[in-house]
Amino acid sequence: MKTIIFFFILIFASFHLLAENGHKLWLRYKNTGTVNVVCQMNSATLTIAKEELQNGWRGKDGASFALTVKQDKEIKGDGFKISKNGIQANTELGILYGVYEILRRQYTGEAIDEEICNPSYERRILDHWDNLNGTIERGYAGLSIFWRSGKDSLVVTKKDRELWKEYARADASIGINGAVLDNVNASPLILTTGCLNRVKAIAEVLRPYGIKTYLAINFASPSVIGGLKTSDPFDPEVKKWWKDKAKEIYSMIPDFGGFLVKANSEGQPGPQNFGRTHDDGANMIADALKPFGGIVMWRAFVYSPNDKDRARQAYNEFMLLDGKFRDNVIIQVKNGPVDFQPREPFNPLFGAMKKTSVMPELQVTQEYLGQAIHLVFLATMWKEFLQSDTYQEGKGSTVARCTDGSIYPQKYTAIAGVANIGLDTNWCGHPFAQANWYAFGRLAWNNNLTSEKIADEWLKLTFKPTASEDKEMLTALSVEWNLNFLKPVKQMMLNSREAAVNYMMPLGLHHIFAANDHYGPGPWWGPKGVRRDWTPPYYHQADTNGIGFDRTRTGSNALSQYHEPLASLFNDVKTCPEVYLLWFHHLPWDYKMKSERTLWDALCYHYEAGLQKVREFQKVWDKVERYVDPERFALVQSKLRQQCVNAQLWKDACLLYFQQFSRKPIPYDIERPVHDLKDIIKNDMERLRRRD
Ligand code: BDP
Repeated sequence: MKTIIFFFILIFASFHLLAENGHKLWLRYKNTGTVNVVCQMNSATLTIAKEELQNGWRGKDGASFALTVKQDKEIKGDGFKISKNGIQANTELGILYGVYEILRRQYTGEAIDEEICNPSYERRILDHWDNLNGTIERGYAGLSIFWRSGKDSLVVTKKDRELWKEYARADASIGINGAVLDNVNASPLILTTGCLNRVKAIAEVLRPYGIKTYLAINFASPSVIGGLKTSDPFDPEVKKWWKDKAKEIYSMIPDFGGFLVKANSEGQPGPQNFGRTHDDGANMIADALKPFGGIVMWRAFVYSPNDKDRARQAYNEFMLLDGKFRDNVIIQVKNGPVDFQPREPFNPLFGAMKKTSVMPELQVTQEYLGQAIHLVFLATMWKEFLQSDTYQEGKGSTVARCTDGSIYPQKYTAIAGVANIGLDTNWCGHPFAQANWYAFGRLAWNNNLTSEKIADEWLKLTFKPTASEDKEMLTALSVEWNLNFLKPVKQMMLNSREAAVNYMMPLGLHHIFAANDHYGPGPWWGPKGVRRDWTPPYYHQADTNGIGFDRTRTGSNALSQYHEPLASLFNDVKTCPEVYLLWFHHLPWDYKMKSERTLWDALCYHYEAGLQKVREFQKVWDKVERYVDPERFALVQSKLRQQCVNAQLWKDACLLYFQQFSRKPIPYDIERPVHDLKDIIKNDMERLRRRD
């Protein structure tokens, strides 16, 4: 009887879920007791640390907890040492990070034993692709939190400051310590005094949370806003212009981080416009920032229309320059050699540039992964990348170790993620997209964390009911919640990226997206007069003989950029991992896969598996309804429906399009397409016309 009553209490208790709009992110902290914080020092950062502890404390009621800033060689940078009784760190920021760690553990039920936590990368930066008119390039969560249009666009309001503070707090809680405030396709106007005043105001709000501000700059700024005749990096007046600009910025923002530069890429100006090279340009700007401790993050995302293989180009241009950059230049390299695709092998520049600091650039915003509609947890993709073995210094030279200072003594170590944040109430558009912001920060702090651990933490912090004050009830609920919510939803997150790869571009296919918006399928798109390397047929190369991009020794030979044994492994179709098969090989439709299936059949089964997974996700989510507040539940449910419609479209479009070349039936045990290819293409063309 007792158990039955208890069971009923449980059911009713779990229905009492307060509506949540997602604005609080993973910071739904609420204390269950008091704590006596002992701290000898005072500062803005330490005040935040104390308040956070008091507001969120779930440890022993009335406990004493010490915050101590004291040098310890074992602790690196803004790392910290935690124990049951307190936190020790070299810096005040280290204390704040330690506080967030303690609170996280109290909420997730992780043990708090004596432990030192050091960051993997010194600079953990979010790149905001925010335009000065408030729009965001590849942003799917509303307008910019930093910029807006209109005549009062540069006026800083109380509301602005409040939002920036919330943003800074969220970043700090996961260890992010830098923000690039504007788009890499940068407006020269960002360096005008009006904009810099706003940057100063943002920097003031971000500073106590340990976040440095950086700016993406336009290489032609001296001529566009400085009134000079040229922006040639060898011109003495240009050099002086940058020096003066740096001085001006540092007089306003003493802890300014530095510049991010997209040069000679996709139409952006750069040193090559003046017959100079990337190092000439980067070093000139680095010299201007050097006296103030600033850095230049110079992007390696370059490709010209003339090369026969876009995937080779960053390596070709940048390897020649290894060792020629100033020590305050970091080359920022996208994870893959093409462009943030659902799956790419790692960019071969990682580990290969041995005399230059190199930092990975990841894309948190889901430009190529279903935007704010698809549920795709990116930690698994980033782990796959970070754990890739480059073999540059023998086995075990993973990308993570090649970039975090474990192998090469880089002067600076850093990692960047393109932000997915906007003015939407829940910041990221999709409630689960918040998990990607969270995962980026956590992996930047500790690149050894597993995707599972990150998903586990995030789900507990974001969804676990905290309302009941009754301890016994909460514990009982917790057991049920772990089993019925945490377990299935975590598994869904962990499967979600592979599902997306399957219904979008399995087996190494890449960049077959609909033109411009990169959301739906568009393998057919390739009008005359458009750069070939901007069209899907350039990447899939499908014809009646087969499909795939031949990057082998007899093809473009891009795989020679990988260190042995990788180059040979990729070159031999028998040893090339099947997930990269069509990235490196052009193969006949009846090529026999490891499963004994033909390539065509395997492709069909992958698309089908992707779609079926999303249908399964819908069921998983519907089943957890009683554990989620109605607002977030309904939003995710509706987004999963849209994801399903889109996954079906991907499968039908790609299979029916490629079938024109394979001339083989879709295996009969697979569900039939529900769209006609000609309608799909017609709709796509109409979409493009509407846009023009
Ligand atoms: C591509 C985006 C484009 C960016 C570019 C970049 O489509 O909007 O400007 O990358 O990273 O993925 O510079």
